[in-house]
Amino acid sequence: MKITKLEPIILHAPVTRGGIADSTHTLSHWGAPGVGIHTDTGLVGYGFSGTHAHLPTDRLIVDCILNSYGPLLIGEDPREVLALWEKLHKRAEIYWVGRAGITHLALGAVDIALWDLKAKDAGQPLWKLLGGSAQKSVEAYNTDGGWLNWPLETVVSDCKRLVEEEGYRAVKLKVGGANPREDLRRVEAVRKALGPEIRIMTDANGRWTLPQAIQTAGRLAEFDIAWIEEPIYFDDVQGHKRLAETIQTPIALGEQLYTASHFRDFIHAGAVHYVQPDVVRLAGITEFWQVADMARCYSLPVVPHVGDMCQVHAHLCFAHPACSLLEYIPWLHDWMQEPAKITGGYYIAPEAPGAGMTPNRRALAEINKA
Ligand code: 0YR
Ligand code: MG
Repeated sequence: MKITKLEPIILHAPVTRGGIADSTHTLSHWGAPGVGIHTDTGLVGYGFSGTHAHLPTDRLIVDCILNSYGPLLIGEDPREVLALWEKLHKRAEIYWVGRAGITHLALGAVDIALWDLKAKDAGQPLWKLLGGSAQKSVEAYNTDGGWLNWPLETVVSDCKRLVEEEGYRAVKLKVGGANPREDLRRVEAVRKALGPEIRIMTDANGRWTLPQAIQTAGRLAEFDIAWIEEPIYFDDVQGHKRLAETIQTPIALGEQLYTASHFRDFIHAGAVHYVQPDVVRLAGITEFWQVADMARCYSLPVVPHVGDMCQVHAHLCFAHPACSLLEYIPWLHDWMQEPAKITGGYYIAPEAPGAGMTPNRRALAEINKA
């Protein structure tokens, strides 16, 4: 099997109710810039990054895939994923300008597409190729009921609907708004509405300073909160370590970390409890697996962030022993051939061969119009 051609793809999918916000990001669309890797067998592998649908930046990612990595891929056997990953990752002219950032996101999309081809060639869903089982229990927690731009009543009624009608037993609320007392009021209202048994996660998206985090996150334990996510600036290992030593609520982070070595530093310092790698920010499935193994060695649960909108991570969670809980955000649902499926708050193992990011006809038609 040989790679013959790379096809650029940029998908922009609308988010819930036309616009969402957390403490640091406001978006109307989720972006999936990526690639279709064509082969001489007719099989095509698909892989995408995850962005806030900023077209000029999405173009940079796709351009890097095609023009920086493309020439290194043509003629290669995509099934030799680990060897190819080493070759692309070690390419000095490319990492010279970015061991994180655009070049790394581009490599992530390529790696997903290569694993997709390997699994399609084997005729198996990725989780099976990786040794997983459909019997494994993968619970979903829902992030789409807790956005910061929605009024308190909407957050409460959305969370109630997710629990009472859709069967979720865990939901996430965004915090880190302008008024910390309002953050706590929202958390308290949702806890009251959902009762003591439902798990509630909170996410400040890197907003607070250390003293603000000590003060506000320090009070979350009153509401039995499962974790506080990204309480302070993304890269601050020492700050998170100090916070972890100070407050009772566990710390979750990882969606903004680009490399396995970043994760090593946080994990080794004791600065994180719930490890949240993302295949689209790490260099794909290959680097995700390295992080998940490392977390497991430290007895830390891996709860991936879903920049792929859970399409690839569903496979990884049915495979990796450190994963039993996965975020759910539905924005790519209408664009994928096999959208992630959840019933009664649990993921159903995907059935189609591949890694899970094959776009459907509708998505491909939209791209061809653009
Ligand atoms: C919106 N999940 C997150 C969305 C989400 C962000 O920027 O991307 O809130 O990725 O933090 O845990
Ligand atoms: Mg988050």
